[in-house]
Amino acid sequence: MEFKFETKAIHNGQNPDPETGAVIPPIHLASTFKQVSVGEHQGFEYSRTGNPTRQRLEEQVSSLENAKYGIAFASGSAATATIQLLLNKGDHVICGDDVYGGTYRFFDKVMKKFGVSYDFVDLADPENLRATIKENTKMVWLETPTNPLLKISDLSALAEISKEHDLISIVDNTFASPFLQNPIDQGIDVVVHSSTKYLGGHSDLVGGIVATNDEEFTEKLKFLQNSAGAIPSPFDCWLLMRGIKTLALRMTQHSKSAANIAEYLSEQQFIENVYYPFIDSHPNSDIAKQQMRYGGGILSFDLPSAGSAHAFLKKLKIFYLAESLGGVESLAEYPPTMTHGSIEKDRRQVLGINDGLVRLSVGLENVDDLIEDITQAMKH
Ligand code: P1T
Repeated sequence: MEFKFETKAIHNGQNPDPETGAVIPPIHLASTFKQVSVGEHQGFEYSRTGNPTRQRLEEQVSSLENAKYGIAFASGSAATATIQLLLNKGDHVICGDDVYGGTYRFFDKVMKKFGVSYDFVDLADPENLRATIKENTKMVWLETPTNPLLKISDLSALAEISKEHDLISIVDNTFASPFLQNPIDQGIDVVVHSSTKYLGGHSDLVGGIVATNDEEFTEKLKFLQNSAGAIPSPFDCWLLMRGIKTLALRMTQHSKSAANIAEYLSEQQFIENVYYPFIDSHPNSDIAKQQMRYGGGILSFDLPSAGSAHAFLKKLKIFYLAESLGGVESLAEYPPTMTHGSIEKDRRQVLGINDGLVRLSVGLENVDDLIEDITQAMKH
């Protein structure tokens, strides 16, 4: 029987404990596993290499991304970094120009010194991918929606160009979550998540997940993970499984409330730009509506200056001024010096990360309360 999303989230990888029938399987904290004889074991040897709780999580998430394989990491950044270790000196990567600041930092400040080169281009137009491909290009990496400007790329078009040129295509699906969008169904090779965000959903863990149908990629990545060691703790895996069970409900409400707030902000005269995938003013809203179930819970907007953005953020009462996103509580942040502070100022300005930019992660509080909070924080 092929389950639908909500059923998979609750049941895949979540069978009751075979020993006791416990509906919620126990957390396997063991760091090591007794072996039957030399060369013979019951599936697990050492918890860096594999752990039963982690395996359950990997089954649950990979099924939600319609992928055969899942690999859980200690953080989204650990997943990103370990994937980059698949590259060799001399390889070239094309990366979307608007990505999480930490991803840009790792590519630009860390990987470059190992002889891997990166071009950061606007992949909202798929032709920019084609135009940037070189003989040594091996990988394309992007977010859609992007962090923090909510740009949208056409996944099918990018997957097709990647296939034509034998590039491995990787989508960071953190902002959408698997409930809103499944890039693998559109032909993308690999999906990455910061599971710290919507998958966990409660701002109480840090994690990362990779999902793919590519067996060779999975084997290579598991080898690298086992070698470099960026694994999540069993307790974090367990918390994540618990959070994921309500993902569909949460994403539906996050999206409804964020769409309401985006509409409200669009009506305010002193707000110059509102960035949200499903509002009509978004240049790729038609593509967003084709490939996403709803618009998601994140939006950004431009206040006239850094000063007005700082004043607004200070006055908010329900929205906490904090990095991260995707939790039940609403958060607000200032990308220029917080999540995207590692991007040079002139580059930020070219990208459109303006001095007055504010990003909201719309939580699950009552949306009228959230709008009232925004309204009072905008008053001088
Ligand atoms: O924080 P970590 O779990 O390591 O994930 C990194 C990461 C990867 N990809 C995307 C799209 C992300 O947004 C993040 C982390 N982002 C934030 C902390 C933030 O506030 O944007």
